[in-house]
Amino acid sequence: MQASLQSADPAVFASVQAEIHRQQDDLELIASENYVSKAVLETLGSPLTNKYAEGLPNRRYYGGCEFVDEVENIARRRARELFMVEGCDIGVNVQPHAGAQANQAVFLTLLDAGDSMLGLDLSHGGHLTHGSPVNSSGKLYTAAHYGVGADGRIDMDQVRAQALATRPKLIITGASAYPRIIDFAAFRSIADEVGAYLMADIAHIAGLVAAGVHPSPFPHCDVVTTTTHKTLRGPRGGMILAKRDLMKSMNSAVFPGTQGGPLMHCIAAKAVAFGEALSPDFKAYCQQILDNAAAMADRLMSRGIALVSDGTENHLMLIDLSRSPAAPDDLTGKHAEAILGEAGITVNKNTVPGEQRSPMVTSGVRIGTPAMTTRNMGVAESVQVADWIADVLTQPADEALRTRIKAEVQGMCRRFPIYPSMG
Ligand code: DSN
Repeated sequence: MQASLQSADPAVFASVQAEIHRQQDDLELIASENYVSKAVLETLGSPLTNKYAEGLPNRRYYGGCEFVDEVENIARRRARELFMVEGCDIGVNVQPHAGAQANQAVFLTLLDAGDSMLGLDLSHGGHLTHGSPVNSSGKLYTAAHYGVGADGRIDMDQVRAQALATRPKLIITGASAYPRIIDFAAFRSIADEVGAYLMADIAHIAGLVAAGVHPSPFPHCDVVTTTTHKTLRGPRGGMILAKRDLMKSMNSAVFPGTQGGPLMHCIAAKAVAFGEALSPDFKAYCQQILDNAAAMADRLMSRGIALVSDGTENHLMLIDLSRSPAAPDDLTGKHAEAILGEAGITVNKNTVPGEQRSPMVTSGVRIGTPAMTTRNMGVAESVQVADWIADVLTQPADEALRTRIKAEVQGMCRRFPIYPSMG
């Protein structure tokens, strides 16, 4: 019981150490990842993981909840403060284990089996839980999709046409791989026209919204879901924010509707992260994410690497290899992910609009700046990273180049440590 991980379980300890070193020495450009603070890590590793606390603060099914009640109330209060909009009363549930569970609870609240929903197509940047046939959202409900136009931006005429044709009970906005600002007001007017609820899944942009560098989905949306671990830079988890009249049924849909005991160590860590996000430093951090992404996007395009929508307005960009004049025609997203990995640059392959290849191969690469910005890397580093990426993608046969870049990447990463006292 008292032994350290190192002596109690050397095998797991070794893997944890190796992962810390990987995070330290590789350049993390997966758009949905980030590094939490030491305070958030400490909270995640606290004995709050031992506590059962089904129900809500002051209305639990177990005794001994007085202190976990305190942290859940702090988390809820801070979340409301982060996302509150003048004149729009919202409630918060911080218990969803992840974004998928938050979305599932919203669907359980607003829809009956077979009801129709309308969301962004997965291959155009949407998410599995927005009605994909392989996800429960697509199996239990009747899902239709809209997409982006030739310019890579959400085609609002198509959204409206699809909404009029399918009369959805719920319209979902929000994305996993969309580099442009979302016009929540335009979605609201379409939702009003067809009498639909409007939900925004802001998992990717939550930090940007909280910092005020992306427009807020409130007051336009009835309900907003998010994860807490992407741009919001908290622990892995989910959250629901909804207009007050929907909140009671949302709470019931989380528990007992779809979940059992909440993860109180995660909820406490969410409270800590929300406190960090309320600080002026966080606004500066989010602005830097945008500045870094813009600089990287401009440099990539100047090097003959095409981006979906020809740029970015948020934290991510989507390379379209099939349209990139400087990259070989047969270079796939899968191969690009592998060779960038050999150069110490971690990204994920991604489908692009009009994708001709399978989701396991793809023609795209998704790149995001939240994690590197947390390391205090700025515009100069972003331009350097874009050059490394362009070098690798334009010369995929050059292994020696990748070896040289990997050493340079490692050198830069060591100048921007993440957890100096670890590993
Ligand atoms: N896996 C997340 C992402 O990478 O965007 C979405 O769930």
